[in-house]
Amino acid sequence: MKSDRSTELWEQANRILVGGVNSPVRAFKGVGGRPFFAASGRGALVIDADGNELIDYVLSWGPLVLGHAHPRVVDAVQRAVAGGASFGIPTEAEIRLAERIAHHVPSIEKVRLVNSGTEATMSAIRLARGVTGRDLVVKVEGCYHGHVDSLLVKAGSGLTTLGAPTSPGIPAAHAQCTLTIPFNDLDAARTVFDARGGDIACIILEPVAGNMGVIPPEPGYLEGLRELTRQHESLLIFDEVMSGFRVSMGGAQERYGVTPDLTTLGKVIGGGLPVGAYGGPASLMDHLSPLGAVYQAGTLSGNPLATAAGLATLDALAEPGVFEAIEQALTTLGQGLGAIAREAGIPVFQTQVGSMGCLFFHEGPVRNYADATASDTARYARFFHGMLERGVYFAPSQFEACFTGSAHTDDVIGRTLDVARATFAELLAAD
Ligand code: KE4
Repeated sequence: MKSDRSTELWEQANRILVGGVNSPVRAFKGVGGRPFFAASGRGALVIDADGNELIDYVLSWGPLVLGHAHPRVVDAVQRAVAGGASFGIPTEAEIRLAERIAHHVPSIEKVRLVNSGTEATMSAIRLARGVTGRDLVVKVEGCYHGHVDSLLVKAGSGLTTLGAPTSPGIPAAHAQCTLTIPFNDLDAARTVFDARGGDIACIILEPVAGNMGVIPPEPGYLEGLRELTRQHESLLIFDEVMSGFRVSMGGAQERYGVTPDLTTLGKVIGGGLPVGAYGGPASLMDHLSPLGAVYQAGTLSGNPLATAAGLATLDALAEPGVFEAIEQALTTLGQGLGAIAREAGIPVFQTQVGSMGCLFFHEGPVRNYADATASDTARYARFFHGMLERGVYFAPSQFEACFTGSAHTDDVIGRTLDVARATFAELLAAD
């Protein structure tokens, strides 16, 4: 692979952008080396600044469920921007996108659109505190909900990748209002609620964890949290920024049949443009300004370009057979990778829910953060670079997810598995 232009750009980036990036996980700290620079994308491919075509399983960290530059998304955004980029005035597209979200996601009766997943989770927590009059928030170790002060405690994604699961700069008062429990451990949840339930505004979690690798909820876990929060009149918040429209068109809450009080969304609903959303029953959402006293606002919330991209994405995704084909692509990839790893005698533990999954370099099982962080991250890094050098881009961290999209055809998966065979052979030789 040529990499002269990416090398030049990396040097320039590091002079003006902190760490050369605008989001830490992009800096390849979890796998070593330096990132390539993207120049364009087409379907399942991202093309770097040196013209190398890479099969992309990161898909902008989840949003690009239709792949890069899908014609319907490009056309929708081009038509929208030709009429103006932003108004700060209500538009019909905001209604239509909110209707699509409410149609698919069981818990959502009313929606507030924002500009990122972080804004969505930050606002949902404020709403929970405002409605309940309570301060404490319970979060799950290894879940990541964006860079919200009170949630940057034992968090996953980039914090775990960088080995700093709790960020400095968080006032002690905030951290003291956040209680953390392990994933898939109902006893730990019961203990916290039995001790402090009357002060707990909400528990927020990723119902399918996607920021410590991908870890599904164990049978009964989500149901148990639903029962606990009902008993203590705390709110259950499902952060479906990643799992929404990926594990099911109705998210994890539809797949597992557990209805939260509030849901946060992002990524797929923006089709690659900046969008977040949160929603729930009107009885909760109507506490938000301008109807209620809980304040939240945003200059570009519901902007015409993001709503156009989101609508085009959700409508294409909802067409018969599309969602299932994307999930099947990941299943085929996972089956192939598992067989190749077994042939090579390299222990891996695989997870998949819908079209998000993970290849842990770990004997297994991986049930929670402690298990995930015991993975062989050095071997993952060698896997990552071996695949990248051969034209396949997986997440630059063991603690992220692998995604497929509608452009990941059988041919693309087949080419990926050919590359994986060579990479695993190399891993074996390196031992
Ligand atoms: P954003 O603010 O990055 O749009 O969303 C934050 C967020 C909230 N909730 C969940 C479950 C998320 O996965 C995220 C963001 N995901 C990471 C990738 N694991 C974004 C990538 C990055 O930080 O650059």
